[in-house]
Amino acid sequence: MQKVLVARPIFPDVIERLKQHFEVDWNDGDVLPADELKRRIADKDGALTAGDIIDASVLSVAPKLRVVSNMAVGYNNFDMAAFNAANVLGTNTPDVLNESTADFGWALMMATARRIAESEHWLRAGKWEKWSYDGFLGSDIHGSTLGVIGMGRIGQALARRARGFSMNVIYHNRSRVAPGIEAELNAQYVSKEELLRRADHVVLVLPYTSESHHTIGAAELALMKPTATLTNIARGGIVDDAALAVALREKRIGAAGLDVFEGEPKVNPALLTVPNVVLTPHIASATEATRRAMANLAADNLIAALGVGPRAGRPPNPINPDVIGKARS
Ligand code: 8YV
Repeated sequence: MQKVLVARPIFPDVIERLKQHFEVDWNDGDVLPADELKRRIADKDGALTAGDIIDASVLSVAPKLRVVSNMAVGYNNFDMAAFNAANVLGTNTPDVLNESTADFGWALMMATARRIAESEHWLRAGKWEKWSYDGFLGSDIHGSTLGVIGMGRIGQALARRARGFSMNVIYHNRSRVAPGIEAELNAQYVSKEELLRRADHVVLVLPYTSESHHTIGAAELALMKPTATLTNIARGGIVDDAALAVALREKRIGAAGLDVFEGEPKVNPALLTVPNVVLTPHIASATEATRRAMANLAADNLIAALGVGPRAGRPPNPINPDVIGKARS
């Protein structure tokens, strides 16, 4: 029987599905340190990960490994050059999380604009003694300009929701989306600089790559309106968190909402002390239905890539399909 490692705690019924096909080594505890991950992956044919770093040093200790299935749409934890060099397949879980993640982008953007977390903390601290005309004044969502950076599947789901709030939608992306999609979303393509100057609410929904590292740093923050909000539901590292903390403290932008952080689960201590930021622990896809769908899709990918089940040899979401059928090197 082929052997697989499941590197993280995951729904037990998904483990049962995998056990129908494989001998399963399940880490149902803390995140595996790199040396422990290497020790446990060494004799495996496949692995299921959720953000665990898989690079050449990991692949080199696991000569039988043919597939690593990531329970995430983002796969910046995979060194795809190393996967290609070793003929190891990587898979991810796109699409099933689009709508929940877009919902959360709105929740975070609105909480940020309307100061929900900050005012709730104040109330819990027993500070609410009277109504005041200028208590927790925020900025409007309806009728404002939404700037989406990264107009992929989640960005489009997010922009689609803007119609209900009569927003003006501008976007920036590596390439323009099809005219039909622009028309449906009523979205105008602009340069990153123009977007930062014009948007009342900037939302980041782009993948993390070496090119997108610090897409938003001090220079970009300086272009934004002093009242604007910035929401990051993409990846840590897309924003320079230290520069953002300074901009927030000096009120050079209005507020920020962050679900992802450089070096998470650690959070830059400077962000923890500024009031005008809403911080959540990477939960944009975290609904029961969506996390179940992601886990099952990650299992589908693993099962099919290892040549069993109804889609044997045809995993639904290959990242590097060219390696399918090639001998491990
Ligand atoms: C994952 C995510 O839950 O899909 C992604 O890219 O950021 C989240 O939905 C997280 O990455 C754990 O794998």
